[in-house]
Amino acid sequence: TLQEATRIRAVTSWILEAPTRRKHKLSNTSISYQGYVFVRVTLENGVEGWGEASTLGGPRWAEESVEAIKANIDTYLAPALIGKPACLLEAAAGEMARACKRNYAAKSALDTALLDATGKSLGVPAHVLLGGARRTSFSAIWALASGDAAQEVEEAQGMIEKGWFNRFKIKLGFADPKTDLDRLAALQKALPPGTDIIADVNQGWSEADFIRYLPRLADLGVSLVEQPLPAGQMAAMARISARSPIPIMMDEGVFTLDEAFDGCARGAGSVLSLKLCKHGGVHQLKQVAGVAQAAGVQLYGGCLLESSVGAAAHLHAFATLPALEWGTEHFGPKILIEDLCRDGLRYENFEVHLPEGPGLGVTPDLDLIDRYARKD
Ligand code: MUC
Ligand code: MG
Repeated sequence: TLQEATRIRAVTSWILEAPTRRKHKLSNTSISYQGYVFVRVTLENGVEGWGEASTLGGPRWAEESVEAIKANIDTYLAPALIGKPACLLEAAAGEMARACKRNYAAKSALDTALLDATGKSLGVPAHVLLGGARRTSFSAIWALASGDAAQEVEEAQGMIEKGWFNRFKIKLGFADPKTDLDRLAALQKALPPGTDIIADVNQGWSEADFIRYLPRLADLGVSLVEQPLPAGQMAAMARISARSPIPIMMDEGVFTLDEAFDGCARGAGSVLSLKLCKHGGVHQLKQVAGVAQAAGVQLYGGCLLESSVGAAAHLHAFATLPALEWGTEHFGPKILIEDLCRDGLRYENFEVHLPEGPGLGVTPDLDLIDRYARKD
């Protein structure tokens, strides 16, 4: 039977450190390489499935570090899955929830690997297992985060010339607001009129900062402000949302289904960023999307600079949603000096394309894994 054929025989995990093309700065961290944990599940039928957990600068964007992710996979999550059928994805998610609280990035890596392996076992793309794709390409957003206005302008223009990205997210909150906003103004002036610019503050401001700088953000034509306030400040997020002419997006404030319900019910934003590392798996991501939809909150395809493995997993889930009003920022494969799949995601006509082929439709390259694996 399918359940016997897809029993999980082994789980292997690696910590990878993949260099980025430039420094990527956020309100509380700056990175020059991406830390990932890659996992491979091997089934009784010999099929292998791959998944990826991404982090940003150690346990700083969220609480999970690559070391913690690998330890919790090897010690608690993998043993809970060994011998269970990969094809029963919901049951596997239940086993992981019982074995381990939170640890959503770690769980999503395994969840993705089971999805990939099941798709390959059945010869169907992952999206088919999630209800089937309603779209096969996504408007793509690139993040500018060097902190150097001239470099950011040049980088944005280069992305437009290549036909990869013509919408941009700028990171604020690591300099004082005035310096940040001068950088934003330089960018806005240099890019073609009407270029979509999103500002991500990564929890760097207070409510008072936001109130003070909102008129300037509005003057600069920013289309969306992402998580300006600390993640736990839902009431303050609701207050600024009510006063802001620019939509506010919830990011670090919404990991769980409960937080999604709370944030959406209180009006802590009118847009929500979906990420596997926050929700813990493809089905949980779809549940969070359903809560947002019920509240009239729009959806944004978030990322944590995943390589093509993690990015493909997101695209398969995003493809099945009734709506994804803001497109996606999955630019990770292009910020790495070397993507970790030779058949990585395709960027064309300012869109990122859903891979075809069974499972995730992308395959990590073992030589590249070996090259970037942390060797202790
Ligand atoms: C975040 O907070 O959105 C995603 C893109 C980026 O530049 O940083 C990440 C995390
Ligand atoms: Mg964000």
